[in-house]
Amino acid sequence: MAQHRVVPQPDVVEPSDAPPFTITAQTAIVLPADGGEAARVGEWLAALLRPSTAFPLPVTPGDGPAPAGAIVLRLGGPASLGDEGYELRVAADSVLLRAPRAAGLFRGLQTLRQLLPPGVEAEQGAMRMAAAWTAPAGRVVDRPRFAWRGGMLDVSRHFFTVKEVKQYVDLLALYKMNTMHLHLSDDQGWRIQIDSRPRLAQVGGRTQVGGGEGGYYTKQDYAEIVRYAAERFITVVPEIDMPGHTNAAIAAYPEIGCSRPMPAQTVPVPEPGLYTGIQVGWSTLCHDKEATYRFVDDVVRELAAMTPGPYLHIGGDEVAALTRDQYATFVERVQDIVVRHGKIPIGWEEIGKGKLRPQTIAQQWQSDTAMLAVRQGNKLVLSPASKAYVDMKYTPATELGLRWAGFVELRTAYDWDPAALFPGVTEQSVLGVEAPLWTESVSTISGAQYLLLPRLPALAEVGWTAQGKRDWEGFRARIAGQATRWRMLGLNYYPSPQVAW
Ligand code: TNX
Repeated sequence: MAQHRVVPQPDVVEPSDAPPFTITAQTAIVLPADGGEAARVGEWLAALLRPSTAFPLPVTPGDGPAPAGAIVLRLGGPASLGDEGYELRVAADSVLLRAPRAAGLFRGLQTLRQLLPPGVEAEQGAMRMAAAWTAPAGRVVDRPRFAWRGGMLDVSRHFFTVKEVKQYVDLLALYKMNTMHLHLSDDQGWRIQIDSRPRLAQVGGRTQVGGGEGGYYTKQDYAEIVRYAAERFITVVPEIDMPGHTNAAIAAYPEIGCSRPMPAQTVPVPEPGLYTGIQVGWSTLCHDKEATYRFVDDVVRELAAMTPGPYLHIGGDEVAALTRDQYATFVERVQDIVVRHGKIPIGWEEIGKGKLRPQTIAQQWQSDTAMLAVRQGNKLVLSPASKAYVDMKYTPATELGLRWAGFVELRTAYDWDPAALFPGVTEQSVLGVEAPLWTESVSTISGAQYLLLPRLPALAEVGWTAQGKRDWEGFRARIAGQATRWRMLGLNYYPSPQVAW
């Protein structure tokens, strides 16, 4: 087992005493003859391994007997492995990876990747390790506990480029996560081009927390993010936060705004009405104007059309400026708009104050308003702030991050069971888990990495590994093995004193 240090911990690991598999100049990657999505997966592996090993690693289709020394990808195996499960057999003379679906092959390759030395992550042969490219022999059979394992990035408080978003996607992929939630709008910035409402991006996108220049994604940028994520079997979930957290939209289209007075801010803004502070709760769309719902329809229609994934997030958090009834009416109307444009609505837990459609998902983050959704029979994505908020400081000494939900050291992020988080929430009502990275205090990708590592992999294991198959001591030992990999990838991380790195 010592050599099988994989995060998240796989369901079944059977180590073997046989000699390891070694990648050499002769190693080929063999795919199912009818390629399809599996072809992409094989190319992904070759693209990972070619720069570091400097081996040719040809990718060839073929269903016959595999050539000696090959890494073989096959579609198949027991249907019980599900959409993302796989079986990986590593022997001295071959690697055989089988999965019913291409997504399972991709997840399985992340296990193979972690069984290989961290040097495979190096971008150039110059960083090549003296040691051989070996993976320990044995068998892994694996499948996730929960269907939704996500990371959120708040690109509104601080804007992140397409390239930086892709780096976040890469991290999700490494830890077998399957959902990338993009918080695309908030008081401080609107980050997505909407053709029918051009001022949203042009005006609403012009600044960010602290007064930097902000930015936004064109439709082409967004398509590129979606494509990159899909290549890694990751679904993009776009969020437009409503009716609160809407100041940037209101600065662009003042007729939809019914906010309380804007809190004081200390820096000059490039357009009147923009906000660069970090107070929450004061902005709101007008719940009782048809102009508001025409606006929502325009935005949801365009966003739904550019989003291949099934979900559209409507926010719904922290609205102090509306009564409960006004809020509920708003949520119900917006929910209908999302459904009319063919998407499944998801919103922060407060949406349970409205009457939810059966498919609608609530994202728990703080209090037991999540129970309002559970009592209506709706499923939850769990993001408990005191455990899963990766924007919280690790300790009082952490420079970045906020502290309102407490300090979240690594063990706190790891040591909890989604099915035991609070009374009345069972395994059946939990769709999965998600780590939100709010960015009031984070303006660089290296700062984001510091907050994500090592907590994102901890959350990934909470979501992937069966409760009975994981424990803190095991995680502690396995996560230590990841640090060299992060360094090879050029990633910043918090060297938590809880781990013997
Ligand atoms: C609460 S969590 C918020 C965000 C902040 C975050 C900071 C939630 C749904 N709303 O607006 O960015 O706290 O931790």
